[in-house]
Amino acid sequence: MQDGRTTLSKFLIDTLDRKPGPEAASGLSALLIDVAASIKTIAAALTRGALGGQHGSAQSVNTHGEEQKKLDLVTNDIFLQHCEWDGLLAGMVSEEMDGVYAIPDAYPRGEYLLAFDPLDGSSNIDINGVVGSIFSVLKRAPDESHAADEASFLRPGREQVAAGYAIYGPSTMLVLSVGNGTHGFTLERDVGNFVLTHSDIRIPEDSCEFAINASNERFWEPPVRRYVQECKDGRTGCRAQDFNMRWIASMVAEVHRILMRGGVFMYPRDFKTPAMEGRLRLLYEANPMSFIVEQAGGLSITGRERILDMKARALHQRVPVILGSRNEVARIHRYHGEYDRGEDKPFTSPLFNERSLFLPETPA
Ligand code: AFP
Repeated sequence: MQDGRTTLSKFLIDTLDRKPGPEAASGLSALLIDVAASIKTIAAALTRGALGGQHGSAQSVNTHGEEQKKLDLVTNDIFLQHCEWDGLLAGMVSEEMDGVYAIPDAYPRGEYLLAFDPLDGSSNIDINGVVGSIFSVLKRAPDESHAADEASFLRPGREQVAAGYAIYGPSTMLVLSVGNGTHGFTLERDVGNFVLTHSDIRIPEDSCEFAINASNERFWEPPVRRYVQECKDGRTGCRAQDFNMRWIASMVAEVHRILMRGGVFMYPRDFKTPAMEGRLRLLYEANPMSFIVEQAGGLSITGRERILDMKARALHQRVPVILGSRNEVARIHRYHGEYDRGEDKPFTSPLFNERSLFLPETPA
């Protein structure tokens, strides 16, 4: 007998297994149930907090040169253990591993590829703040028969067949898209079920809230400085309205807020580390979040191009990310175009240009 609620399993069976289409009976729903099992296990580990004995540094660095926390490694292993055995995957990659994780010989191989960031915002762990996990699922190219390798994953984000994130806050939520909108499930902790609580989430097209790490302002490009300055000018400026600013240092938490009430999240191109194209990773962060945001009616760009149209060049490639409410992101896209065409008068000094050696610390 049904209690009127939709659990994750019911949702996936109805959405994927009982509908005609390429993912019907292909095992995608079973794979997503295993991803959800990883998330429940991580939620339980995080809830124990410092009592779990897993806080602090792992005394190692990942492939990005960032210090790994014990929980980065623990959560990475949880994903591997829950997803490697089911015969649905050809390989996995993660922010915490150098290369492709091959499915052990003991298990059958499948046709899906899983990319994940097991613990997003891990600097928040020490302050008992919000953290998350992000995942992306691709299907292997039909003509690919060799063992999954780096090239298998280097595909445009628009080809994802599923993507989502978990947010570990006061409650744990799984937010998911299999290409038919973005849906949120809340973990009923005592029972262990994810229950559909936020069906077909839509991001408001307009917003007066933005999120950016303002300490990097002197390294931003002019179009981003222009947008943020106009927001800060508030009702006395050209936008004629006051804006609010937020920064949680966890992309999951920022995207979740935007899905719930609109806004813009920016980790734009900057010149803090000139060799880096951006801060966030295309495969583990930008692609899945762009999929989720676009499926909820928002936009996601680098500033100049749609993120889901980018073809990754490397597993750990970083990109600039600007996503959220459609009209705000479209405005920022326009500002980049105007700047590139030299139409953005107050910001177009040749000395104030990404190609210039004389990038000033403050706008001219
Ligand atoms: P981790 O995945 O290494 O925890 O990094 C989180 C993150 O990539 C993203 O979620 C945040 O938006 C961003 O870093 C925060 O960076 P700042 O250090 O600039 O606050």
